[in-house]
Amino acid sequence: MKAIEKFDMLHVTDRVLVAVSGGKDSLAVWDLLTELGYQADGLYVGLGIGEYSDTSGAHARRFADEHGLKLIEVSLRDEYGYDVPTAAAATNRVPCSACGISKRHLFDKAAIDGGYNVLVTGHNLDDEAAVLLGNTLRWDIEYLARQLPVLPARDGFPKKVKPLVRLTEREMAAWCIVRGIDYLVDECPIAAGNKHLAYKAVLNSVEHESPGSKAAFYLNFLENMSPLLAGMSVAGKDSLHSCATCGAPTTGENCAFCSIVGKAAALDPVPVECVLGKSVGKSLSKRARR
Ligand code: Q46
Ligand code: ZN
Repeated sequence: MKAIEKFDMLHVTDRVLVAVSGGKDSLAVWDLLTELGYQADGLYVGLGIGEYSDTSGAHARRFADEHGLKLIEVSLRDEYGYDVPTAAAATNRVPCSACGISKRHLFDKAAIDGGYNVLVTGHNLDDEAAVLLGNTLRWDIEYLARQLPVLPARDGFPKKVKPLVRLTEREMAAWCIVRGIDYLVDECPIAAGNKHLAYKAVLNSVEHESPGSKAAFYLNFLENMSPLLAGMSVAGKDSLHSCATCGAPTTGENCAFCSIVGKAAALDPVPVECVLGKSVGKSLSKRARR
């Protein structure tokens, strides 16, 4: 694959952990990497988003079984006492915020604890272009400087790579169909409030009027803009220390994940239906608090 070579993402001796959701992108990248001869295990995080999570887990397990691959599983509810709907209510923020913090923490932890030296995610060109549009609309230099297909290992974080950044959502769906991969088609039921969906819609409409714009927007950013932003991220310069609760690298006393655990594990489980409207989260957090 061109991206793996161009961005020097992986070596055959790497121990690779692929974050797998059961959707087309993560299963396709796992499939691609094993086809290319990489040693890649999977990691599935059970987010507790009702039936959606039950089904996504089943797709990930089936793929692993059928291909004789190792799948590591972590359950937010079983191991940390909360799930994403409850975390959304506890923090009174959109579900994707608590979900993203939880996933990033558990991906890093699983990679470090398991001795993997590279963590792979299935972000594709559409995903990265949407994130880039959001970062550009805010001229968020910090995020723009770190929006790279490869982030090297540092201070207790594993190396992170995104091999699909040159490939579109459609291409990944086509790959799955050609390879007979049975992936989860349903969208997450609590994605409301996720601005990336709106950015994707905008980019799709621009692409419709001017084919090739999406790829040019993202790939030319990497080619022309990223080198100018190199070194402008303060993330690598901030002094990190160990979270007082879990030991993960953080800038505060406790990491963002432990802060969510502290708030959400104290609540009774909040059903998925109750976080579909943002305002409901507020009333629920009071009702559900013990
Ligand atoms: S699973 Fe989680 Fe996504 Fe659902 S809550 Fe948002 S981030 S949309 S990839
Ligand atoms: Zn912590």
